[in-house]
Amino acid sequence: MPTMRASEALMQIFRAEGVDHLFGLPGSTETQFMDSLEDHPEIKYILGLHECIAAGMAVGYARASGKAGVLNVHTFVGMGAAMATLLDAYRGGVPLIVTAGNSDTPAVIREGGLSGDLVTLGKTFSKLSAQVDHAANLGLIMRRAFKVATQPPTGPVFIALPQNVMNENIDFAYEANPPSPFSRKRPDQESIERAAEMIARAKKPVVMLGPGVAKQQAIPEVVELVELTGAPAFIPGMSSDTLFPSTHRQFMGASTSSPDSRRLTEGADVTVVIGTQPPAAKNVIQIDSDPWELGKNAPVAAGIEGDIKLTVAELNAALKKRLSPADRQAAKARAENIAVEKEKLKANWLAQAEKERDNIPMPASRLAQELARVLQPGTVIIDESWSYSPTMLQYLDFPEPNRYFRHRGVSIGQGMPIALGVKLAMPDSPVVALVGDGSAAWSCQSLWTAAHYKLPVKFIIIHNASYRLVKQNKMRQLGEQVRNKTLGLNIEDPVIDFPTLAKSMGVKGQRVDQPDKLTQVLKSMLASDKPELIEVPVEGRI
Ligand SMILES: Cc1ncc(C[n+]2csc(CCOP(=O)(O)OP(=O)(O)O)c2C)c(N)n1
Ligand SMILES: [Mg+2]
Repeated sequence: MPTMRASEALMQIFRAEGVDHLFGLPGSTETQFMDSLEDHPEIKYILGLHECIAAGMAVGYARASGKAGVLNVHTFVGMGAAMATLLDAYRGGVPLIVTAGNSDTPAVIREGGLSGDLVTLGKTFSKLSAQVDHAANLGLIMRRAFKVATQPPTGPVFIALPQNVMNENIDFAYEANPPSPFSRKRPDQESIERAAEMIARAKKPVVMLGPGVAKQQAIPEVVELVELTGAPAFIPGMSSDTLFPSTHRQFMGASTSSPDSRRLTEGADVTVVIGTQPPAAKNVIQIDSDPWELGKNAPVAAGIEGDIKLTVAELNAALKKRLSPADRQAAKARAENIAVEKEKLKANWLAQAEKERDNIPMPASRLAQELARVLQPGTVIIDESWSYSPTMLQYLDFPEPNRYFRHRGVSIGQGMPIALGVKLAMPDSPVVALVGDGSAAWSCQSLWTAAHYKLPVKFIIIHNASYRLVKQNKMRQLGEQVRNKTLGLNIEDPVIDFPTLAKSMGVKGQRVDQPDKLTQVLKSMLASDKPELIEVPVEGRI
């Protein structure tokens, strides 16, 4: 076995595991790591100017590529700075390998400035948190890290790398597992038969979809289930992934988006929930690959554990055996009703949009309409438009998988870095990020990374000089009397000038406040091979 420094061995592990991009922001405890990484230009290092930017890029990269994203940060301070994104990545099951340098193991006891109990901190956002205390264990620990991150339920792992360990010389050889070496779990047949029986007898079935459908690439099977049952397909409000072809006549969008769509769920006699948590409903059939998710918050009539793709395929097969010609006819009639309802809803919102079309500031519907008109097929949208997201989703279509990404979780400011990570994973697809001004203010350093690495992501900043979603929620909670109570919710005095900010980071930016100029500006921005930004002042009334 060849002898090498442990930090070099680590790079060989990364290479063997198929890592081609590594995101980070280094400090002195990462000296050996960075020195060895520099000897491996085949692993492209992408610097983020804040740890949440680096972490967000790793998340976007992981979600778009299907591989683990790799992030290296600076001891406990780098971990702390990345935490908002890492906590969301943990809840959202994003496979990440997170590493941080630590000072020499004998020095940790001295509580020096760069050392810390990184493993305890790592436990808050990871499936596995460990420190490599002996260089001889590096291969074993990293093998486990890649296995644990990518084996369902997927998620982040954390590995601390003390400097003295990275400096050790070891005899080293490593063989990675092939991609996806682990079997997928089939559901138990009895549960499938019971669920199929319930669905076959249902008069008003509903299907609700969550991120598990995207993670386990189950869209074709889910489409078949929806067509067999004649049910409307819903996604959660603020959905995070492409879960269903939005152009399908039975796709009804977010379940909470309107009283009209609630009409389709009320009185449902069976609700099939796939890869997410069920709402309060009768006769819930919940399908998930993670047994913990089944029935954890609400009663379920059937909780089926299994790989989502395999499970829905088996459910479809069992259902087909049970459906009589009359059942199929009834399903067809249900589907037709849904299509009619969908068209009615569309006509309503289009009529409303038409009335406000030429208003200034521009309504979000106008921006969405113009954008939908100029986007090339195959464009990937990263949506961080918060209070405007439901409007954007009315106009934008996502007929194929991996065309829509929103962060899985809560933290603002993930849209811009996720867009960069997605672009790195899907270099041939146009990538457009729709970002609220509050979120863009949080993550504007992303623009520097876009310029530096020549990543032609197009940023559209939806500018209302406020945290409008929080205002809306406040009104919902406390009523009309708080309409003018906006403590901490306006971003004014000064209003942020994003085109100037972008220019300072090497990205061309312009403001478009005239609706009739939008098409032209959008077209030229989308045709450019460089990152660009436009700031669009949008109606922010609540
Ligand atoms: C780290 C973090 N801080 C605060 C919040 C609360 N929050 C949720 S949405 C939002 C507003 C986002 O503003 P913007 O991006 O401008 O979108 P808008 O609400 O104006 O549509 C805030 C502050 C959060 N989700 N995450
Ligand atoms: Mg805003």
